[in-house]
Amino acid sequence: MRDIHLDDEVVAIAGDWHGNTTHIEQIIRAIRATDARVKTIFQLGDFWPDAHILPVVDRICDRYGIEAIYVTLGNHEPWGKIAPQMREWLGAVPVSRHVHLLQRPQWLFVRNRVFLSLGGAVSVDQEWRTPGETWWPDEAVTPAMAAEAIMGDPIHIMLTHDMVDGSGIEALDAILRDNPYGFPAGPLRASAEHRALITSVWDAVRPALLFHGHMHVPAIGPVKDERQVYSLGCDGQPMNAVLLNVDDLTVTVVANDAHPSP
Ligand SMILES: [Mn+2]
Repeated sequence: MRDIHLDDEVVAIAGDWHGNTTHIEQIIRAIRATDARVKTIFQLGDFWPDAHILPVVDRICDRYGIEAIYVTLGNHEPWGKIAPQMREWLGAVPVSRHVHLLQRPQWLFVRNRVFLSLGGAVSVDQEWRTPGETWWPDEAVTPAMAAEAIMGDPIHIMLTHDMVDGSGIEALDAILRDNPYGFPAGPLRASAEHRALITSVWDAVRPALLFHGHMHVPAIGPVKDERQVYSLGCDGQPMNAVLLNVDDLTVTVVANDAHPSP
């Protein structure tokens, strides 16, 4: 069964976590303090779901009443372990009691809304990483995955790790233009091609909302052509999480320092 059916009125969507369990506990507490109805979190990758992190995340979920975390995988993930698991399962891969890794593509049906998840990105720092240990080519979405993604139902909300071209978010365009971290040309070219592939899906399915992580830039794009993009911050940044009302598609930013209500 590839599809996921949920009935949540409000869900949380969270950007990169980088295996930072201190932050994960803080942001999940803040999510629940902002709206105690939230039971489901869509996490947008760079989660790093390994054997050390997952039991801690399960305990955090138990403690704060989160039933499920669905992960749109990123590039900085243990792909050497994940990729074979993804090939073995038809649907989302349950890697712990609460954490599920989403296939590429994967559709999620929440009340009357259709979500499309398409995880993955190209690591622009791959030349500083070790293939098979800290970097794997499986991180990237393939053209076959992108082709499958545009064949599904009409989409209201798209969940990705990588950003898209044309969101109208100037802070993202500035990073691409200025390359402030001095990433090398080869990976930057591969990253641009990957971004173009994700953008081609975004242009084909035309969701009202797209949420992504990856860039570590918290920013909200303008409504352009009836579409809007949210670039979520990573652990330690503002706007690591937002709440989405599934019925009216309103988005609320979770304050990272929110405290549980008495
Ligand atoms: Mn990241």
